[in-house]
Amino acid sequence: MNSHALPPPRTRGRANGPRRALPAAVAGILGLVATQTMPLPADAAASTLGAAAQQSGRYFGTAIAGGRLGDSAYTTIASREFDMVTAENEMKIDATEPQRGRFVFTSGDRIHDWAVRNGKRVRGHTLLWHPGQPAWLQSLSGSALRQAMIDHVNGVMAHYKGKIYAWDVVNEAFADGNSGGRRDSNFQRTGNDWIEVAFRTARAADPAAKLCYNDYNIDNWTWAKTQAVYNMVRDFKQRGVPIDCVGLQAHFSSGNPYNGNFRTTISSFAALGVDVQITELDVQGASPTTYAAVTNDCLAVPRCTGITVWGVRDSDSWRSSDAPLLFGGDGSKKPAYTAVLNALNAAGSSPPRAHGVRGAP
Ligand code: 9MR
Repeated sequence: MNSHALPPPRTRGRANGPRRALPAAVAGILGLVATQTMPLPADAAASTLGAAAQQSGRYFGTAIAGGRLGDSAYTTIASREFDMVTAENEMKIDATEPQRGRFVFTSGDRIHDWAVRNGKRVRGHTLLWHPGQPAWLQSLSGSALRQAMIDHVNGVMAHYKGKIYAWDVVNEAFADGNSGGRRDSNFQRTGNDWIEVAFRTARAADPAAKLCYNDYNIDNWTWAKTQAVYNMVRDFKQRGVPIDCVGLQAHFSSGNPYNGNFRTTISSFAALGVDVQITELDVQGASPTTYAAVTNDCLAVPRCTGITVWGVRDSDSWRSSDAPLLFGGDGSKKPAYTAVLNALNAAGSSPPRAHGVRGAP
């Protein structure tokens, strides 16, 4: 059910056309311009993140903030480098349904339109999330709240029907720490089945969209929260609750440092029969080594279908003082950028499903 389009065939060197024997003098003259006429290597490196990821059938995306679309330095980088877009805030509940039943898509559409105009796909973020609830939603409980949740999923998904690659249907529903359980919230208090009801509602609303559960601090395989989400996904798959993907936000910092078992986390979720997407990647300090490791971990697992960084330049980040992204505030490519690009290019052109065995843990 992986419906994303295969990447276009790679461009081969111009000199793959007919070759004829040339008189020595002509050949000598042509030798002067040999650098222009030599065949390009069959696996010439791609020069942008999106193109490099496409070589293996994956995407490389970014969060886009609607308020920055008027900044041409920002849009130049975003449109050049990325082939998937997530609205950073504009498709959240407070933006899309500020009053009950009054849906507003102006800001979300602006980002969606920008993405499509620039040849990018869109991840939908997010349908049900405990923060950022408008007052009307916070005031509800019980069956009235449950109905409002269902109506919200239906209202937003109907508007974007057929236009979203994957939706974060439910975001951050599990508790931090060692409890291994759900987070308390008004949504949770409507009953433990709220997540599966959301996914079933979402499947009916837009059967073409991949449906993801998305969370932070589920990157480290040994953490209780990771295991709790894993158990939910396994349970959903066993009982036929429609779930297609897990989003690992991958906000790495001193509180959630990158761990080499990240690849085990990705491959373990994938083994349940879901795609895995790295959905909000940023790394405190932007270590090139860590960025390369994260990229290689995704590349090693066939069902890891793409990576999204949570912003374009450090100055665009929700935690800009950590300088966690791939571009400096001046738009320059940081060492982490080069590390990611090189890792993507090194993976070559084999599609995701064809090279999974190589790096599987
Ligand atoms: O980056 C987002 C920031 O601009 C918002 O103020 C904040 C609250 O809506 O959400 C941030 O994005 C979060 C994402 O939606 C879910 N995972 C954590 C992200 C960082 O806080």
